[in-house]
Amino acid sequence: MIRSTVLIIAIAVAQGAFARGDLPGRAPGTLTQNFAPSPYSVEVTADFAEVSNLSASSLGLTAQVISPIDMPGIVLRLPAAGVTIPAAFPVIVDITPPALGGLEFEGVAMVILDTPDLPYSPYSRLRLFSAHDGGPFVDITEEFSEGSYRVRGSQGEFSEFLIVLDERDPAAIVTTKFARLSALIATHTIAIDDTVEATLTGLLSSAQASFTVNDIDAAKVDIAAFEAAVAATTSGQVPNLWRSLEDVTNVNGLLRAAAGTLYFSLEDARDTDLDGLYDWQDNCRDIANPAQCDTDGDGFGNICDGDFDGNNIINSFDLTAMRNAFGSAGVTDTDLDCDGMTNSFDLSLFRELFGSPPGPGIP
Ligand SMILES: [Ca+2]
Ligand SMILES: [Ca+2]
Ligand SMILES: [Ca+2]
Ligand SMILES: [Ca+2]
Repeated sequence: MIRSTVLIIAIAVAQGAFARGDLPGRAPGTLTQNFAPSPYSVEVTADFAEVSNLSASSLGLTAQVISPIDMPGIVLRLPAAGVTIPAAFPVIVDITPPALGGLEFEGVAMVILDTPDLPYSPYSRLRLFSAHDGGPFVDITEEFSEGSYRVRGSQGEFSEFLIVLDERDPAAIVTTKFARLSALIATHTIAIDDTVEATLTGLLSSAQASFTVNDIDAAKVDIAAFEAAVAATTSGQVPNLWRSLEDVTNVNGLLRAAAGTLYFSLEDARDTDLDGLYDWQDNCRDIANPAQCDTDGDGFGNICDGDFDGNNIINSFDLTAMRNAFGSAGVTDTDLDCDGMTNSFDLSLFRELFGSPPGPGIP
């Protein structure tokens, strides 16, 4: 449904006594604008911890449908394979603050796109990408949530924003994001205080080592600590200012945004039972079942689905069905390990499941 064909501008700038910045006059601020580039619609929010001179004119926010002429050029700036622009939302959002508009912020700027044109699913591969100064588009997603499709990412600088479908392997995406963070530290090594840099490099190596051995939780702890360590620095240790003249580099914001999106992607790369299928694609999340055999087609693999009558609980009725099928051949619902026979191996698996609902797995 199209909300409106009229441009609606809503400005909500928070002012107050909460400024924590290095310079006076900065405060938290948020600006939301609604766009309806026919037949699509999107609400765009820019959110700052420390900003000054924030207004619709100083932010320079626009959203438009990508024209057939521009499309090939934009596609060339996406990763070479696995990333596409959804046909249901070929919209590009641009934030180009006018050089003389006076906008200044410290640390990260959060950008949130909310559109009713894309469906939400917890397993969605839709992501927020951004590009600076006509460069390549990279994933900056930190969160997406229910409702209409809502996605959030951080930036240390502004640019173009796109929602894309990213079907690349999550482990490869994580590896790319580790590399991006390392490269950022290397590029800005002169600007970063030596002690801070040693801390950050240590946390990054530790997170990478944890990821290599599939310890997603430990990697997330290190990346959260990395973000917090950068956030705790002074502007003398890590430059943290962005201003519309673009004569300084907001290293603080760049590092935190890159850490935030790495943190997000680590969850996508979690494979709890180590069977080669990520949690978000595994029909039995906690039991290894690489073949994903699911004879009743309910989304729960046989190996965690002892619920033969489909009443969502594995109980004595299911046990009766198991007994009746015991000893029979065929890959059937009661053949939990899908080896073509309902036998004592399946019964012992069934025992583990008794009293629980089927799953967990993708519903
Ligand atoms: Ca798995
Ligand atoms: Ca599994
Ligand atoms: Ca099933
Ligand atoms: Ca069996």
